[in-house]
Order: sequence, then structure tokens, then C-alpha cells
Amino acid sequence: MSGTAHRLLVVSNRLPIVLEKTAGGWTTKPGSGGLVNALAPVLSHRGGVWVGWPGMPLERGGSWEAVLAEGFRERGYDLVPVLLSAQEVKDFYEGFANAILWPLFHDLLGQCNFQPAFWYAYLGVNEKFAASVLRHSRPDDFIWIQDYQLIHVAEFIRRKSEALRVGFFLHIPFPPLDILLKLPWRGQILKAFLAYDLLGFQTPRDTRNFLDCLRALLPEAEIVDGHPVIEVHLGARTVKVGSFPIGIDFQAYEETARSAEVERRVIELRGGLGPAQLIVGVDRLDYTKGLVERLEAFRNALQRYPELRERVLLFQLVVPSREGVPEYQALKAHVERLVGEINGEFSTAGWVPVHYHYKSLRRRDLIALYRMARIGLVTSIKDGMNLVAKELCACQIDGRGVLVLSEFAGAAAQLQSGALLVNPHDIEGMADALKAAFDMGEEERRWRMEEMRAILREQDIFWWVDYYLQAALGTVPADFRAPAEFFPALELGEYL
Ligand code: ADQ
Repeated sequence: MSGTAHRLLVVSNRLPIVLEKTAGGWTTKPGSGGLVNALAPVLSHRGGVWVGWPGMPLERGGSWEAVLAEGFRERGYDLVPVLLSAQEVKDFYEGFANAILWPLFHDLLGQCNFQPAFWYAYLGVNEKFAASVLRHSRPDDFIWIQDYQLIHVAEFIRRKSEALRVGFFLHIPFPPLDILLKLPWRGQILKAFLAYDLLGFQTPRDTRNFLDCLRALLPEAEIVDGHPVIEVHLGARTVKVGSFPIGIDFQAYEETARSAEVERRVIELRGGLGPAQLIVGVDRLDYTKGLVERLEAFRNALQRYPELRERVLLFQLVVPSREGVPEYQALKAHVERLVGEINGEFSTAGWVPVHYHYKSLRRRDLIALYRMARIGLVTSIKDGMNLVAKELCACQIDGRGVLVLSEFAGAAAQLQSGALLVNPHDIEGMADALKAAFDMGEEERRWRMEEMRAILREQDIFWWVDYYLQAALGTVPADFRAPAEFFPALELGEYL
């Protein structure tokens, strides 16, 4: 493909590995989270460099450096660590990134803490990342900055080099104008986006929001419509903008789901869970994932549809995340209280309705769970894409599962023809969707799942990276079918 001539230099807040200090020295394990899971196969495939924070306070010259270099040999790409102090982690990572941009970009203004110190720490860390990129890049590299923590990196790079090719991809949603306006540093953040050569958003919804903000706040920027990439001209700069729905390594998930090892795990797990229809939820602990709403909907379904009792079982896996941020600790307590209440109210001698696990599963076990799901439940309040929904479909090799999916997950645009779409704020609506999924016959389950799997097989992670790099280099084929914007269908019949 056209982009392969360029070495890829990926920059993200976290490196794709987690370092751990054990009695015998340092070890590494793969990181979790959507960004790492999506991009790791891309770099393994193409080679390149990954610049990021190793996830813990470290000093230069330690024995951990040899372990990172070892990781490079195993994975086939180079790892470049950016070290952060404990104060930077607090003010930049937990502060500006996760207590300002994360909630704001998910429309959750009430969760924001607009501390000025967080802003200065964010700028300092972005400058540090830019310095590391400048040190490790070659003139012909394609530098690809990932996600909301690092929006300002290109602006700092541009102070030293206009010539380097630098793209950006936003994994989370871009907020509507009225929400962005609340950010004290809205002008600086918006302008920082324009230091890139190509801006990638997950969905046309996010691209539209970004362009609306530009039109309102930076009218001197000229927006030139195009297909599939739009151009923004500001002074001497041209910035391309487009929607690139991120995919997964579909084939790898599917093959693992078919493996003898997963087959064995499925048999073992099935024995432990009994005959009820298995509803599966898998999420990082995060208030954007709609965990509370999901549990309320499950409770509502058990109340209103007694025939579901003893015949469904919700297996909810919650992966620990951002444990240093107080809101996440409060959310954990809330989720656990709800699980206790539901189990207290409905359990019988041989049946516990919610199986709740707060841990990180091994990949093999996660895939076994996806494969076994008769109902996959994704109820994000807002989500850039949501890879869990896609991974679950890739593992549904028997086509017997139904996906219940939030309208506000980016994935809804691609999966609308096969999923049962729900509004996560509508508790009764979600409970009704669970009942509809429970009742759905095998034939309908199969065609719906096959529709989704066909799209995900084609628009996988390698498709995504090719499409992005082609857009960066101006070589997207003219007949390319760009993703369309998704709006929920309203049932207005009775009012019209
Ligand atoms: P996340 O908010 O992390 O990603 P999501 O897309 O659902 O959300 O990805 C979660 C990832 O964690 C999945 O790849 C899943 O396999 C992995 N995971 C879940 N449980 C695990 C476990 N027990 N152990 C290890 N890994 C586990 C952000 C945005 C999303 C966007 C992605 C990618 O918030 O909207 O889809 O980036 O762009």
C-alpha cells in the first residue's frame, strides 16, 4: 500500500506494555485498553517506533531499560520511553487528561475539574513528548500522535520543524460547540489541532462537531469540503480532516475463538455458569461506559419480565482503570452496591443473576467469554468507538449471539444493521431490548451477526491504518465509500 515506504512513529500517552518490578527483576506484560489493543498489531505488522510513558515513575539508567529493549526484539518495533515525574502524573495525566478533557469530550461537564495547574502540566508534558519525537524521528517518518492527552505535541514540533509529516487521531469523541466553549483553554486547544497535517476522528459525528467549532470560533479558517477528506486552510497551513472508524484485528480474534484452547475454556466455563442465556458486559471501570445504567436496566428487566429470572445471567467483567482518580473509586462502590442489591433481591437457591468480576482477564479467557455470549451488552453514555462490541462479534463464530449496543458508541454507525440499538439513558428501553434479544430466534440472530461480522472483517485494523495513511498522502481511491453519519431512528408514528 502507498503508505508503507514511510517508517511509522506512533506516539501515545502509554507504551503498549506495562513494566512490573518483581523479586527477580523487571518483567513486562501487555497493556490493556482500546488504543493499545488496536495499534499493537499494526506496529507488529509494519515495524516502526512507539514513543510513550511506561506507566510508572522511573529513573534513567535503570535495569528496566534493558527489559524495554528486549521487548523491542520480541515485538519487532522500537519502544522509546518518555519519563514523567509523580507530579506530572498527578497534574497532567490524572488532572488535565482524565479530569478535564476525558469527561468534557464525553459531554460530562459535571465531572470536570478545571484547575489551572493541570493546564500548565499538560503543556509541559506535551513539550516533553515533542522533544522526544524530534530526537527519535527521521525526516521521512510518518509521525502519528494518538489521542486527547497529546493534542499539543504537533504545535511544539512545529516550533522546530515545519517539514515533518505529523498526523493525529482522536480515539474519543469530539464534543459539540456548546460543550467545548466551557473549556477555559478552548481557543488554545482548538488551534493546536491545526498544527497537524491530517486530523482523524472516529465518526462523522466527531468531524462535524470539530468543524462546527472551527466555523464558530476561528472564522478565519477556510473549510473546503471534499470526499472523503475535508481541507482546512489557515494562513500557510493546510490541514486535512476525516472520519476513520477504528477496527480490530478481526482475523486474529476469529482464529483464537476457533482454537482448541478456547474451545476447552468454553466447555469449562459453561459447566460453571449453568444453562441460563449468558449476557456479557466487558468494560474498563469508567463512568462513560454506562455501567450503572446497565445494571439498572438489568434489574428493571428482571422486575418487569419475571420469565427472565433463572433463564439469564449477566457476566460483568470490569477492568481496573485510573484507580488514582477519586470519581473512579466512587463509581466502583456504586457498581458494587447495585450488584449486591440485584443479587440480594433476585437470587434463588441455584441461580445468582449477576456474576461480577473486577479484574483483568487473560486474552484466551476474554475470547472464550465473547464466544459464549448469547447477548453482548454495550451501553456507553458516549464512546469514541467501543472495541468490545467489535471483538465480541469477531468471536461469535457460531453466530448465536445478539449485540445490544448504545446509539452513542461510535460503533453504532457501522453496526446499526445488525445490532439492537439502545439509548443508555432509557432504562425501560434497554430492559425491553434485553427481552427482545432473549426472545430472538436462531435465524434472526445468525443473519444479524453475519451482517456485522462482514463489515468488521472488511473494515479491520489494517484497513483503518491504510485508509488513514492514504488520506495523509492524498492517495485515497476516488470511489472510496466514506463512513456515513448515524442518527437514531425515532418512532414518531403516533404523533404524526
Ligand atoms: P477504551 O475506552 O479503552 O478505548 P474500548 O474501545 O471498549 O474502550 O476498548 C477496551 C479494550 O480493553 C478492548 O480492546 C478490550 O479487549 C480490552 N480489554 C477489556 N477487558 C480486558 C481485560 N480483562 N484484559 C485486557 N484487555 C481487556 C478508547 C476509546 C474507545 C475506542 C478505543 C480505540 O474510549 O471509544 O474504541 O479507544 O480507539
